[in-house]
Amino acid sequence: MTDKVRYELTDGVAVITIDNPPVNALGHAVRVGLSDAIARFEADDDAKAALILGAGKLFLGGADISEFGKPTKDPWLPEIIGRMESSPKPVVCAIQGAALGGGLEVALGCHYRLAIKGAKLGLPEVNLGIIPGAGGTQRMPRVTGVKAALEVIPAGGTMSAERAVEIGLADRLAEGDPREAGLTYAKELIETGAAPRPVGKLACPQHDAQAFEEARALWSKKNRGEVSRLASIDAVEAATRLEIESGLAEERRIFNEMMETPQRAGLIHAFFIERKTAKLPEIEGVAPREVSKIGVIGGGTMGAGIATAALTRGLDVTLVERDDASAEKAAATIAKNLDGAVKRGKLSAGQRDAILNDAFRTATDYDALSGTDLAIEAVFEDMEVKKQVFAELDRVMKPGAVLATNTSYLDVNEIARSTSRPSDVIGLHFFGPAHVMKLLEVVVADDTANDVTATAFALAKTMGKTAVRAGVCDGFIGNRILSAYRAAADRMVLAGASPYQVDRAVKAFGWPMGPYEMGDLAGLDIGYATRQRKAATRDPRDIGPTWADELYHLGRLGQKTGRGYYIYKEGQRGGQEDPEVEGLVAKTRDEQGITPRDFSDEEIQRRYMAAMVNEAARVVEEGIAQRPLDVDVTFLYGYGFPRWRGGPMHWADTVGLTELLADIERYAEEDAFFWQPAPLLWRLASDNKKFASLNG
Ligand code: 3H9
Repeated sequence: MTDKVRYELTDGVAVITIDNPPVNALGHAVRVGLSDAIARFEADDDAKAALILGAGKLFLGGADISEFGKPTKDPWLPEIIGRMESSPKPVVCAIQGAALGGGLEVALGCHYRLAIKGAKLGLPEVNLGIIPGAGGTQRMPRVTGVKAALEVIPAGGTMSAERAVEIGLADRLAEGDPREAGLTYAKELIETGAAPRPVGKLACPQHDAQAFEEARALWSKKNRGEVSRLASIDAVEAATRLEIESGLAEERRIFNEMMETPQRAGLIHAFFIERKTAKLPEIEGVAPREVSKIGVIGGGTMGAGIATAALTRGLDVTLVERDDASAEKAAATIAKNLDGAVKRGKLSAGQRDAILNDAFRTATDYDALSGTDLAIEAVFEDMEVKKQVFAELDRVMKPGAVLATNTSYLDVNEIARSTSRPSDVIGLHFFGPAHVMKLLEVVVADDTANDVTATAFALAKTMGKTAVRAGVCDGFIGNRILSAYRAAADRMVLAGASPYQVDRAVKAFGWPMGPYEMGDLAGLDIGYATRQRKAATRDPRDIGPTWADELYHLGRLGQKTGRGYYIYKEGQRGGQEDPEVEGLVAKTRDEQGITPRDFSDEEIQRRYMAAMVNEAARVVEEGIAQRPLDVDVTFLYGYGFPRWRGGPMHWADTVGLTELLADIERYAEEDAFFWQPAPLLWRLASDNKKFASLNG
């Protein structure tokens, strides 16, 4: 036995405890230990039943993901579970905290399952691009029926202990210490002479054959392009027609197939990198400042969203607006957002009322912020307006309070230095709607104190956001890179592609929206304002989309005016393509003497992605993003980049940097100004290295 698995005999019960912090992952040493412990239990005549436990706060977090993609080492988890299941003496488990993936599969190999209140049970493998590979797809439908299995397995979701008991996944619910509750259960089984109850021996219950087609239709639409969710449905279907041994073999075949997909690599990359963005040398061991009361300045969509996100996570919020009418409007937006949370089951009506009565207030006077620990400004994007706000904050905020700006592109250094306390100033760039979107760019200015940065990361955690550190530049990480790929799209349109073809091609790649649909959502006034802002410093070779400026002048501002790049009609989902827009594009081409050419969807995708990766390489090289992984997380959480592609930098590594550079050099032959290879991309490609080599 290894030191990761303990065996002890208590009152005729062999207590087998898996102790592999932090999540009791079922890595090789654990498998060896568990396998030995099962053998010892079988040989131990004094042991009448076995109790499987996980040490610490959770039962078992599943297979050790870091072993994926490496050669498998015996013993295999499916074999251990098979052996446990065929034990002639009852095997029980007590689940606290979480039983996930292989962890739940171990539980399904037990004859009796006890769930402790508060535990989450689930088979999240599809989120990693694989399917359950240790019997989950075969055993779960045998105990819960096909319907419940199809609700859980392709979704990769979790359920509560109560729900697990309701659907038959667990046999009993208990409270308190899993060891105590488990021992009581095991002793009761010994006393009543309960026999082993192998799940694999059960027949799969009757089911509606239609259910499989419905599940396939649902997941093809919901997670377009992802293969493992559909493959998991095939595996569950196998359970309905095959005996357990053949079903397990079929599951393994599909599991192995999924292991080989680039999607598995992309999703596992995403799993590990999202846990790394907060690991920064500058905040390691640095205590964050205490934050329980925050101020929000500006109650527009963004400010109200930030306030909502903070309130739902237990923070006290004072929102400052310029007059009573605006304050009332902001309060109404927040109340509506909270109602939405109640409707979605995220809050109870009582919690909403308590939040509104006790934790939230509006004010029209900055002095109301004097007791707050941190203030986030979310007013109009204008440097002078921001400076006025910060002068007020500087006047009223207590010493040591954090002063944050939600600007999406303005110079945070300039804002910071307009105050008497630049080291307390930081950028907190939320993405709209701020109570929904997970990304938070933490913009660290030159003078920002490390404990202010640490405070921003701690606040993000409290608010349920994924924080990425960004440096100061126009657009920080995300919007700066977005400008580059949007410019590539505009260039393709001018050269002959239609904006609608660009959107379609980009969506076929896996993005939820194309750049022009996104433009309509954000408002054409935003893009126009950005172009105007940059006009004074623009290089004459940097041709802008004058046809988009014309749309703006026509008052076609996007969804909010019913017309933008597309036409929007009441009661219709999405926009309609508009020949008038294509006419404007054609007119611009004529004016510029451009003969349009055809683009394949593949070329559109390659150019779009090449522009993105090229600019991202600059962003990394300049230290705006600390590592390529920070770019990947920014795009996964802030821009809807298809998670199964791992992020733009992981995608680039998968395609190969040499190939990507060759594309860029070819594009440069026709437009040398726009397609200048980023030095970092060039260096990595020359050294035959990947972006991942810079992730640390
Ligand atoms: C599977 O089981 C396949 C089988 O069907 C078939 C087998 C044949 N492995 O999230 P946290 C690390 S697939 C390795 O911050 P929390 C994580 O990277 C697996 N490492 O903690 C982090 O490391 P670091 C199915 C893992 O308390 C540290 O542990 N299971 C694993 O917020 C703490 O993690 C899953 O998909 C793992 N399985 O949340 C569950 N899990 O400190 C995946 C975590 O160096 N895990 N780590 O950054 C989770 O969902 C959460 O970690 C959990 C705890 C809810 C368990």
